[in-house]
Amino acid sequence: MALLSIITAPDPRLKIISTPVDDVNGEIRKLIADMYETMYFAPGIGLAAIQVGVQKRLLVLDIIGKGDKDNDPQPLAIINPEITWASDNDACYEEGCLSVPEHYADVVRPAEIKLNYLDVDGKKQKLHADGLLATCLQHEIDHLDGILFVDHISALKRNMILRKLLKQKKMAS
Ligand code: GNR
Ligand code: NI
Repeated sequence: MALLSIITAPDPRLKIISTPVDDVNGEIRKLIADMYETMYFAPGIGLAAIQVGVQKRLLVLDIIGKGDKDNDPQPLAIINPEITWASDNDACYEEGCLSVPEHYADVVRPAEIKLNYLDVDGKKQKLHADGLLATCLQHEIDHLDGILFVDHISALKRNMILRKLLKQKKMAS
């Protein structure tokens, strides 16, 4: 296994639209294992391949997480997700993103979604998600389409956050 480095905004690579995985092979399973390690280490509750520079439609998540002593980890790998249904009612969560470090904002999204995807064995699966899982899945699927949570908030707040991150990058370089 290997820790992968996470791309942070602003970076044009985070805006790329990822392409479907055509074969769930050993290379993909190695990437998934490395993404789990990277997500738990960060720590985060989800990670999309594009965040580690791989432009493929795949993500991992664990909304329980390794840090929770009372619950076992529930790692989930989702390949080529397709949202087939979204509820009319919305939910609002304060979101964060490993690619937008140390900034948080309320984001409104459909409260429930249904999803088709391939699992780590390449098998077709369906999922009906609500709560934090539904929010996290939509956040990750947005990444596959080059969208960040800050794209859902006001331009004023978004530009404030992106300007701060850019300034930090310039200071560090
Ligand atoms: O760790 C994460 N927490 C989080 C909190 C609320 C809504 C979405 C997320 S996902 C984020 C990890 C990440 O950046 N995934 O792309
Ligand atoms: Ni994110």
